[in-house]
Amino acid sequence: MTATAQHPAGTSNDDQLARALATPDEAEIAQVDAWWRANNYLTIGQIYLQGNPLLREPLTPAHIKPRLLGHWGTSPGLSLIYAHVSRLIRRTGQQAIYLAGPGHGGPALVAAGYLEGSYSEIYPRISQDEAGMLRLFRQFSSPGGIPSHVSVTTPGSIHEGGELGYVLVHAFGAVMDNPDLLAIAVVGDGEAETGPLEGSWKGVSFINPARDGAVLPILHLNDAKISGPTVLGRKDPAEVRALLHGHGYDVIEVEGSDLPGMHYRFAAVLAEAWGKIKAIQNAARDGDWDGTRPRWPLIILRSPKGWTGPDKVDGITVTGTWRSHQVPLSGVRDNPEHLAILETWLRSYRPEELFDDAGAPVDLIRDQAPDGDLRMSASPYANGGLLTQDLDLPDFRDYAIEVASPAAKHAESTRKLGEMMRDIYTRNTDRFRLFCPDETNSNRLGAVFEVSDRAFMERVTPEDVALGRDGRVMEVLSEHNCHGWLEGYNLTGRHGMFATYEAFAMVSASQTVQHGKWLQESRHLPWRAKVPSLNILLTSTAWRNDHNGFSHQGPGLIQVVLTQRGDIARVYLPPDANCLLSVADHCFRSRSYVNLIVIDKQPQLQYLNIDQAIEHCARGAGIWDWAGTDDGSSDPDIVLACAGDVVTMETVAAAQILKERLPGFKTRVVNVVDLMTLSRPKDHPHGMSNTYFNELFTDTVDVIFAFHGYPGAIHQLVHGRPDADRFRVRGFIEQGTTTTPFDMTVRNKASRYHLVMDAINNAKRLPRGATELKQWCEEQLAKHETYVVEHLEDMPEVRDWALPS
Ligand SMILES: Cc1ncc(C[n+]2csc(CCOP(=O)(O)OP(=O)(O)O)c2C)c(N)n1
Repeated sequence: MTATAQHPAGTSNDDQLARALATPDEAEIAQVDAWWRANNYLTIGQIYLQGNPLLREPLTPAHIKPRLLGHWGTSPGLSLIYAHVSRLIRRTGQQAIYLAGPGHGGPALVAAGYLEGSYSEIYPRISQDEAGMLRLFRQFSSPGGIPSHVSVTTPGSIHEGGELGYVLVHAFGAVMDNPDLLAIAVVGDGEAETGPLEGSWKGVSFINPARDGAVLPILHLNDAKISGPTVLGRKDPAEVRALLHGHGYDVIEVEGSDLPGMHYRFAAVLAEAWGKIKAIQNAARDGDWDGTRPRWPLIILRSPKGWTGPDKVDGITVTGTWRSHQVPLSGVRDNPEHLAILETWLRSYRPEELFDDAGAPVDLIRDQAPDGDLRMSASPYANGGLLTQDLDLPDFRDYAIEVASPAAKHAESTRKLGEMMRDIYTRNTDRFRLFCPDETNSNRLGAVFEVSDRAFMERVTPEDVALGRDGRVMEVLSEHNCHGWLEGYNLTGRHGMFATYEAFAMVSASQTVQHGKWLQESRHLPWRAKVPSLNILLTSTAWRNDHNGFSHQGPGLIQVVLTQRGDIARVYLPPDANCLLSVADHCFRSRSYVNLIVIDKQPQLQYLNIDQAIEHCARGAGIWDWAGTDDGSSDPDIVLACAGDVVTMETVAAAQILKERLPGFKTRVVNVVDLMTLSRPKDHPHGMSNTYFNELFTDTVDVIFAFHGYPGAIHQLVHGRPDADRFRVRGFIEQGTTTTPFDMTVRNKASRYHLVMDAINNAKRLPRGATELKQWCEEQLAKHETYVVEHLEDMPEVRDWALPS
């Protein structure tokens, strides 16, 4: 970290600093106000102007963009907060990042980076002069330009705020293990109506003031969303206060639109909040803390939506209402009255005072920016790859399971990963966390509790196990919180894993998509350093949620990740423990990917020893000679392929049945770990060459593919491969209930007996005995049906099935 603290925030003088901050003199307020006016001017310029950026001539329709896009309403509130936080940083040396929940206020944050100079440092074309300002305006929300939100292209952003609801989860994740960081998190009152945001106030119950940084939520009650009022905006203020107090916050309120009065009052509440944060942290770090959850400050800011904009347009009130949400004046090119209002509005900020002859911000405004990396638009915390240190990983081979012969013994594969993560925790005390919605033990990852408790700042009772304020395993029953915390942790440069039930990964699927979009876009920006990958482990899978039933059976996230672009999306289906270890090691080393790992937690057959597993995972897919009968010939009668643990067992069992009951029938078994290898190289960087594809699957023989997820995924992946129609896929077809494990495969027509029948039905050559074998399979399925109902468990021949060792 190269940040230079202008006034380092030490313990002793924090009180004094806070008091001084709370009482700014006139000159300071004039400076903050000038910066705010400049920001508002640039915000409106971005929305409206394609010429005459400094209003050096009267405004004409030709200066107005043909398409008016952007969001004004939230912007003045966002920039007011930004201006005051910058002053705080200058006075205190506080490291801070800024997360705008209402990320549609993008032009305000872009303007902030521009005024702070960091924008031009990153994008030299957008220089601090008249020509650069014009480019700044023209690029906004334009083809070939930048998006309208606080997106990846915005320096200082780790939060686009496009899909509302995640500002607090990102902020809390960012400050974990970052003791010096303050995350300013502006929450929109519309955003506060979303489920994820409502759940995310609880983040405060997991932040340890001694070793984590702080989040300062600023709930911006501007009363309106796109086209109506907000719940919290219209609620009795006492109820809002009680709600947030109940979540554990010390609520500080500020309200108004009078100027400069609001500047003084906002400066005072910000100083009060910062002083309280420092007092909490200093007490915790100096050992003067009883260990109870601190009551962290939170600011409620009530200011008008579209503040400083045109009061009325066409006789209708705009400022302070939902009508200011996007572009308050829509007919500017064709409506001279609107054009005149716009010109008056722009000139009300007195641009001639704010920018010099060349069009650069005047010194007063430049001096409002903190130094170097302390500028929120230049914070390395918000370009977390710059701060990323590799994980100190143990040798994953040390956790390997001995596999003397394939498919002969059972083990809980995820337990081994738990042991590996336990040691990752020990070796990386400040940059690795596991995030899980209350299932770490259930997912057999509990070895981590040997070295770390669950983080918890609320009351702990003697009955609680592995729970405490120093814990760093993050368990909260909210997939949104877990996912978002990990994203915030990743984007500020640290590593982790989100482990969750497969079906409920869909709760946060949209976050997976949004984070993927962020990673995809950041790949085009050389200044954004790569960050640790988002690792998602899906365990407790569809096939083995036989005890929980249909609600818990859904492999949809695979489908979701397949929709993401190949440069970031990875899906791994390790069939056993040793493959899981190899895959996990790879994922923990990778950068800027979404890595989805799917493997069940129940005892399962083990196939490969560690060396075989490493080789198999490196290829991503391979032939299991020991399982098939084609002896390396190039013309098997059928290829039995599989991806996913349970269906791999069914496939190996089916191959064994064919071996025993249909001698002379040549099968080949192919297992796929890295799902993306099935794609063509032009569709995904992991896509295997046509030559290797043909080596595995031939180019003519029919393939019976047993897949963990929905069958359509395989068809999608092999599209364009030679004779793709020969792939017959069995997978999860939404047949589920609380039943036996084998019954799940039967209901979904992916059992070993179904696979054998598929093989016979699709083989080019039918050896003698095939009809009888099919008959036998039907009988076995009929027997199964009556057996499970009568005995309430699977038939011994499937329940205890293994290959002879
Ligand atoms: C999850 C989600 N749902 C809907 C939207 C569409 N949307 C964009 S802005 C907005 C209103 C936001 O209101 P608020 O959070 O109060 O922000 P502000 O008033 O400050 O603009 C809505 C509904 C969205 N971006 N994300």
